[in-house]
Amino acid sequence: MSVVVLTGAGISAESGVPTFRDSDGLWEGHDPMTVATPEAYAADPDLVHRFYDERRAALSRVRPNAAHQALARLEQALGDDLLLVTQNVDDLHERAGSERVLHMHGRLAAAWCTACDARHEWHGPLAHRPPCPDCGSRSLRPDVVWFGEIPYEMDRIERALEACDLFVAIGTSGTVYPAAAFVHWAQGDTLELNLDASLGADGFGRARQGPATELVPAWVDELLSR
Ligand code: BJW
Repeated sequence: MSVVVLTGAGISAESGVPTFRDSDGLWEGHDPMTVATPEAYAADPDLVHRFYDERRAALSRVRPNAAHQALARLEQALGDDLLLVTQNVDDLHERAGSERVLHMHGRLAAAWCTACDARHEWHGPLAHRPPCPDCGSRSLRPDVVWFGEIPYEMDRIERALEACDLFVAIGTSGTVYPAAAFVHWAQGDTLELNLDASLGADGFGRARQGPATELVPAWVDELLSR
């Protein structure tokens, strides 16, 4: 059985990583959605760097939860028959043991040099404009996908969705495209696991509501016992 899983901010919420659209989602008085744009970066790069530097530093204070761990267990059982796609820029899937994760919106632990196009693993801050290790230019930005930019690995994701037996979306609000459209691209059965019904819940064949740390391990157990 071939399975595509899409995760969003809700899977990391119980690890202490704030989601984008839940109640107290303001950062320094800004809606994170207005900070995650090329326009915000052009207008106030210091502000945008601070936003990402803080989130990168916060990674060391959070741990994967039972939902991330259950998906790592699923990968061990299904191997190449599982494609795990995440919209999250944190590294909690990898730290739970998942080895093949597609980060369609990039990663906090990576920097992109807009001068020479090199990408580097990056764990420190960027706000002080460190030089690019390859070309020396002080043009590094977070290697994340902002509104108006093209998400990573779209061809591979599209092919996997068109061939899968089951598509499962976990902890995502269904408000950001193209991820919100994956349920319509998927050929097989579709299942949503989310705290509340998402905006796109009606598009799924089945939906279950509750915290990811309960729903995801239970669903993985169910799938593996078939
Ligand atoms: C729990 C839980 C618990 C809480 N357990 N669940 C008009 C119409 C249609 C589309 C567009 C349009 N105008 C513009 C567009 C396109 C645009 C878009 O979608 N805009 C919308 C605002 C309408 N999209 C783009 O620009 C994208 N690019 C694009 O489309 O390029 C064209 C193209 C596509 C494909 C091929 C070729 C070309 C780029 C989108 C980039 C999004 N970037 C961000 C920032 C990334 C870096 C960073 O992290 O800072 O990605 S924005 C932000 O939203 C982030 C997230 O990954 C993304 C999705 O958020 P997510 O994960 O769903 O989080 P939340 O907070 O919204 O929801 C959390 C959910 O969890 C909730 O449902 C809770 O209930 C639940 N939950 N606790 C289970 N314990």
